[in-house]
Amino acid sequence: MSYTEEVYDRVVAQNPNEPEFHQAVKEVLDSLKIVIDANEEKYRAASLLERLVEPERIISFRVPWVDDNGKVQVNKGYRVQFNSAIGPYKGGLRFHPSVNQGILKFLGFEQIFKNSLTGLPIGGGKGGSNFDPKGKSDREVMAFCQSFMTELSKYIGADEDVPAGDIGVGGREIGYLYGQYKRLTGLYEGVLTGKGLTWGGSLVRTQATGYGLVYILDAMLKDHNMELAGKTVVVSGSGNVAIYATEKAQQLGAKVVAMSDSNGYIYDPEGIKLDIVKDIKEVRRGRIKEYVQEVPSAVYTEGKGIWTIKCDIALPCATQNELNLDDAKALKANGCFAVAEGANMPSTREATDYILEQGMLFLPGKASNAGGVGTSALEMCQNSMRLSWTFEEVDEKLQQMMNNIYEKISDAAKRYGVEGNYVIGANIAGFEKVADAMLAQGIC
Ligand code: NDP
Ligand code: 2IT
Repeated sequence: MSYTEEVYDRVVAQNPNEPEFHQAVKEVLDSLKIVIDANEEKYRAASLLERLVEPERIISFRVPWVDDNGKVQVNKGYRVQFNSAIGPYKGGLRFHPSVNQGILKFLGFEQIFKNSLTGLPIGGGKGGSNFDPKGKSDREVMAFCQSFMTELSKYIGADEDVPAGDIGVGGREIGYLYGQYKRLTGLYEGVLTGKGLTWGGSLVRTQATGYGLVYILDAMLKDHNMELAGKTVVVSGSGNVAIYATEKAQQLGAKVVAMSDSNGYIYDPEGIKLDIVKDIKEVRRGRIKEYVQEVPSAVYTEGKGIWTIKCDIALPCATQNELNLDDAKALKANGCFAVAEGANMPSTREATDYILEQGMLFLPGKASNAGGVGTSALEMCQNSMRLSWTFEEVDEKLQQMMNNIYEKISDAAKRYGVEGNYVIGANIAGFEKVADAMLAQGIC
């Protein structure tokens, strides 16, 4: 049995009931097999893979808060500090009822390689809670965030661990969390990213994940002698990543015809009117079906099914495992030729394998959504320097970063004889820097 297979079996045996974590580890280890087999003794001697798949630390805590009826609620809170070989732990906080330790471990594990690909000095981490912000008042969200940070503040810091947003955590939540951190510690420091522009935030961070996704998609298309202009695109989700992916795709001349939320999807053959989606989602915190009340050309369908819409390019930007084998087959049958992941692990392994087998272009999330955390690292940099760059400066750096990531993953795939397989390319390119740093730092 190969070293990578041994370590995968160990992960499954030692981490029961964490299927998403197993899935993320398996994909990475399968990709790394070529690299590890070539230097097996060196990696085995250092137990490098056993260390790579074990978080440095997991903090888990109680989050008590009082709802608007005066009732005491209790949620679970976590921070997974996965790997600090190349920098302080960095990664978002997710507030969603589905959150558990296994999901945060999958996300923290992915974050290690993603952060490495950005080229910036950030390690991998992730955190969150099973708290559901949907339907809560601003006061309830604030009470929850203050309680969550009261515990989390003991374990984070600008040079230690720097959380940010993810599903269910946007500008409002980062504000409440930051206020409480400052109050508890007395420190005005870059301990969170995604902050507001008047209190240390960076221009472009709000847009960064979605814009970055489209920048790297554009780089890949150009490399294959194609362009985004004139293409029909389907985007799943209607949150932060989906909205700004749609905005940039439209700016570059594509037509986005569908978006979704966890209840259903809208199809607008004339092209999504993004100002209406922004008003529904960012201002009213409403549901995507409200779009059809304002746009007569659009139809709303309850449930899943967004991937049955005919398109050239699919951008899954909602959540993990939202695009399965049947979805991939439907996309292919309808002529879709490229999938670029805005979400973390939105495609199941079977879907990814099918897409690659069919010769469709595929960009894995850990490369294609890295613009978000990459711009977070730029926010940390500005906070340390105590200055702020203009929108154009940050946007230029983001574009450069995404072009570099495309080159790195495409180059790694070529070096290992799997040209065009950006899954293997991303895993190897992300791993190389982290492995080098871990080996240099000894057994820790
Ligand atoms: P938001 O909370 O802003 O939006 C999430 C969107 O996904 C909503 O439309 C939501 O619908 C939908 N969604 C969430 N859970 C499910 C589900 N179980 N089934 C179907 N739809 C669902 O989050 P983001 O846009 O920030 O995050 C989206 C994805 O991108 C996540 O995978 C996240 O990890 C990833 N990501 C985010 C980055 C960032 O900077 N924010 C950076 C890199 C990756 P509903 O409102 O109905 O729940
Ligand atoms: O998945 C991710 O990369 C994020 N949610 C962004 C993390 C960050 O620290 O900006």
